[in-house]
Amino acid sequence: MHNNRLYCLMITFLILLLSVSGFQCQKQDNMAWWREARFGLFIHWGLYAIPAGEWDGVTSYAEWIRTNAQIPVDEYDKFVDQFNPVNYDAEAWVRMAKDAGMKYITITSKHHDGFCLFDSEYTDYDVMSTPFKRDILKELADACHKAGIKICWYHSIMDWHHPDYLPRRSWETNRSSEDADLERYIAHMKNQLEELVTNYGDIGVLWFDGEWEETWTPELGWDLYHYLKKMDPDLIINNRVGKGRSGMAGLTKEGEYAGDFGTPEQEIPATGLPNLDWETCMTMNDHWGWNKIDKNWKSTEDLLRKLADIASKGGNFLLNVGPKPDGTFPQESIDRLAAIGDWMDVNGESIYGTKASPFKYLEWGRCTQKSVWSGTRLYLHVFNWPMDGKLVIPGIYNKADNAHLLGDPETALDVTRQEDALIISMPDAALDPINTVVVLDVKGKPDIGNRPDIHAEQNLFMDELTVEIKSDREDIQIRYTTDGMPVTAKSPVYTAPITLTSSVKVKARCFRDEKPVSGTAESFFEKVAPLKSIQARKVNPGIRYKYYHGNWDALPNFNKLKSEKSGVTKSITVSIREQVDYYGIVFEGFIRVPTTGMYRFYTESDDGSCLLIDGRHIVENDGIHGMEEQGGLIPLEAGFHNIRVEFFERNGGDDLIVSLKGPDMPKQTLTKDMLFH
Ligand code: H79
Repeated sequence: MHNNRLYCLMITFLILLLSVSGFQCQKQDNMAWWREARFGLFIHWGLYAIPAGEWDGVTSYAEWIRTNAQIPVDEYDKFVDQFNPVNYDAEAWVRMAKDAGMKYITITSKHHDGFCLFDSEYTDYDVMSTPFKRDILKELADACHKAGIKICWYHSIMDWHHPDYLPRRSWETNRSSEDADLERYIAHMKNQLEELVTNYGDIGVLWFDGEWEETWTPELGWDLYHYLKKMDPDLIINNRVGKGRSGMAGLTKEGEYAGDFGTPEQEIPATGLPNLDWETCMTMNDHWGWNKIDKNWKSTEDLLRKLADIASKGGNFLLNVGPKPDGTFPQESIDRLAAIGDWMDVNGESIYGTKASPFKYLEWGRCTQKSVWSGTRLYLHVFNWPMDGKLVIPGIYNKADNAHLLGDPETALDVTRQEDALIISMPDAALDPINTVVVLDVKGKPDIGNRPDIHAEQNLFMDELTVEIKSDREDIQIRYTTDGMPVTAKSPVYTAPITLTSSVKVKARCFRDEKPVSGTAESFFEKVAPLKSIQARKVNPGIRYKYYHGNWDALPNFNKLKSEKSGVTKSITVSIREQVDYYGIVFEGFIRVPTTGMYRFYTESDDGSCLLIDGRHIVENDGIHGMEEQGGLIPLEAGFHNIRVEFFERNGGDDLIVSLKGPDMPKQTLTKDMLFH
């Protein structure tokens, strides 16, 4: 009796403990389903599907047609009366996504043109004003919920239709902005977002876009982010809600920016990033919205390998379809989704809920992984089948348990060790020529022969420099040298950061039981003398500028051009410009730095810029891009130095911010009291 009661008590306690910890996990991790999902469908659909990419004989447009073809708003609005997708079948769309192995759908509730695919109380510029008169998003959300697919909204912050949105397009001179009020627009957008978050059941993601315009600020981003999270703490919100997105690569810049995941667009980051969630969005051909002549479809092979590539780097894949005006998907999209589905039926396990590859590079394909009771399950995505029947997994120190093809679990594959490699004996032919997945179970956490990381704040230094060496592997010693000699079992063991006082090459390597278990990492650190300051006798506050007009793809040779005007400005700013597009500015003068030491200069610009100190190129940030920051390091003696900043803007947003970080000086925008001429 006594024992039984104790037993009951213990069970009750255990259940309590489990439910409490389970509850906490759920609360903390609203991203869990998204990380498990890995694969979603993007849908770009709206009025722009009707012209199908063609205006005035030009056929290269899609969802940007209103702005790119400069269609007057009244003219564009005529599509409202023509929008009648009689073949729209939400359940068929969801079935195609689900059969392709996708776990979520992100559809344009509103694109930049401002037209809403849902029934909104706050505008007539919505689907209820069309002959179709059906809430497209409601039908899709219901079908998704029924099928266990998460429904997500793409919502554009930029709006070319709402009278209160600012700025107007530069070509749109007949739409007055006199009574426009951006605050009112934001209130309107928030109202619509409340509809979208509360009227359609459970919503997965809010995917913002069009945030790059100069009217949208980091503060507005945070405000919108908190507004939505308050409404639904489980919502996942992309980084385009704020200003943290860095160029098309779309990952979030360093610093405090709103948003839960990065959004590379039409590209896959070269390497994954630890502790960062991201999702690559990509078109199947060359347009997001329906374009009737675009036949540049990516092959199924290409799409499936991109999916494996993205998963191997720890990201999600959001693959786009641009439906036609009748409500059907283009046949080429249907075909590709079906083919992807065939592969996912067999191999989905190697994608869902996996983590990034522990390997830096595999010449035959990619790797994803999952933790399992017995250790680690590696999914080896074989793109290039080994001619000699031997798949080499290089630099792996785990003990192998067993291996088989994911598509043929019954047939065990032979695994042997050859020094630091495991060799899997493969069947003669690939099960799937696009990507045959091999499952390799190994004991313990991945123990891969990656070189240790040699890390210092910078590679140049003046007095001394602290260098750290790290490896995330267990049960190893790092040995190192600073005299250029090879690292051996006799080299000193790294135990604490090392301090350099002269130029040296640091080499480091992992050892276990006195045997090397990784390649050797190398880094050169250079001790440098500061650039002598300039004896500037008579200086005045402010910096000289020359201002130019022109249409360039990259910084021109300004010295050969004739400037429109020149003068002196207190600070480095684009506000001296005379037009917002097609111009360039060169700033030149002196900068005074307070102490001798290492300085890092930065330019953040849209479009290109560069920065020179005492005639040396320090920051290279050229080319056409959105606000993008680059930096460069230089040792300077206290006092005056020559500074030259070149900048150009083609069209779209434009800005230039120059900042500086020095010894005892946090990163800051160049201030008036630093600049002279
Ligand atoms: O909805 C699709 C496109 O219509 C939309 N995003 C995808 C998901 C899109 N809008 N603009 N673009 C794509 C290209 C715009 C690029 C630029 Fe920029 C905006 C260049 C400069 C400002 C991106 C942001 C690159 C730099 C900053």
